[in-house]
Amino acid sequence: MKVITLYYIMKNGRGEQLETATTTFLHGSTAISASLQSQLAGLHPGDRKIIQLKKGAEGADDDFTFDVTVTAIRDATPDELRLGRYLPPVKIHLQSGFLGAGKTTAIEQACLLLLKQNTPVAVITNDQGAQLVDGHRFSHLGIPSREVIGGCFCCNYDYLEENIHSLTSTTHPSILFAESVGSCTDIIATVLKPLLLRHPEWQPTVSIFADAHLLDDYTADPSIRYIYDKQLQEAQVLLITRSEAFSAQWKQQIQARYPDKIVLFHNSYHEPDIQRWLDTLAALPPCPALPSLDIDYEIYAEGEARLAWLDQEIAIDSQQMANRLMETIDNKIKKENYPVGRLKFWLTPTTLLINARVQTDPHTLSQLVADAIAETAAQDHRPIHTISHKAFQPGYPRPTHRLA
Ligand SMILES: Nc1nc2c(ncn2[C@@H]2O[C@H](COP(=O)(O)OP(=O)(O)OP(=O)(O)O)[C@@H](O)[C@H]2O)c(=O)[nH]1
Ligand SMILES: [Mg+2]
Repeated sequence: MKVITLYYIMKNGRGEQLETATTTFLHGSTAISASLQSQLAGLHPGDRKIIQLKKGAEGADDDFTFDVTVTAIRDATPDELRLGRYLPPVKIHLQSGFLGAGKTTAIEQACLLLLKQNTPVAVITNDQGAQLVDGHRFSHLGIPSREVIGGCFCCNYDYLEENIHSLTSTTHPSILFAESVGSCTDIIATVLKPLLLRHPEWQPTVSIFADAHLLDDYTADPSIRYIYDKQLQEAQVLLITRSEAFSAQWKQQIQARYPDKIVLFHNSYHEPDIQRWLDTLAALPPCPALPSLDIDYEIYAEGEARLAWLDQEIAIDSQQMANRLMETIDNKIKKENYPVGRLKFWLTPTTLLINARVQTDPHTLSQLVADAIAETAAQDHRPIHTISHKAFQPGYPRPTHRLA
């Protein structure tokens, strides 16, 4: 069985041109009328033929003429044979941007909107740690998802590609979002270009998210700011979140600061903004020749090493106690006034998963959480048991591929 791609010009009985389009279908499927398909028999790539659909045939309300050029023919894949339809290649949209910039929220809202529009989606989340709140968010929503854990996409490129194949072969998404860890940069050279080289049909794009309040905030460590600035440089589409309260003049200045980028002032909780982002991605040229970053890996590694990662799962069956504990951890982090402090929780009836990414060292962060647990346990006169705990600093980034 073959999959056929053709270009056609459709005219009505009066010779008026109604449509020009390229379409791809599995031969024998119901995607194209049976009588049209029978007239295409024997054609090869490059062949051109005028075919007719007579008024009354297959519900046609006029005589139609199709000037058809066959552009490609290939064997159907086993999945296409099994499902009885053409499966278009997935489109891959990469999301990057600093910790807490709004990547997951945008992906979540985009997935919900696309599912409403009957577009199948899938998501890959990524982190240096092993237990991800973000991953839980998608599985909880029933959105097909996978996790690339234990390091950024760049250093786990093969694992990323394996997960893309796993999702495309099982759930057949039309669009796949891949969110890279918030401390990662250089994804054009280490992820986008290898994807483009190996799978141009996936047409990968890069969106960078940035919190409006951080664009001109230079209080973070210079090596962390270096990562942040490098992330912004990589944007094909730059989404500025939480910018609702900023003036039109400020927005114009930001737009002017990034003349080569598509800048969207974006609120993920506003559906038209999500649609505008999706439309922007759909309209991007298929193989953008984006420049790889000029980047100093020593500074990049130093910036990542300034951050402490903590993943801790605890057994807790009281919602009230869990709420108090979350609040205590949050307050302690705020009190220390760390320049970077990102805190996420995933609460189930019996467990609480804590993901904390903070500009401090792993020991201090572990102690802070341990103190919060001890305080909460003492207040309620009930012990709180840790199921798993891991605190560390990200290692030196060593990408699997790097294409200059
Ligand atoms: N006002 C506003 N808040 C947002 C927007 N997007 C995300 N948020 C909020 O910002 C916080 C962080 O959002 P996430 O989507 O988890 O950010 P992230 O970039 O995925 O974070 P990490 O994965 O930890 O790096 C959440 O509290 C969101 O509700 C937005 O467009 N506008
Ligand atoms: Mg996220």
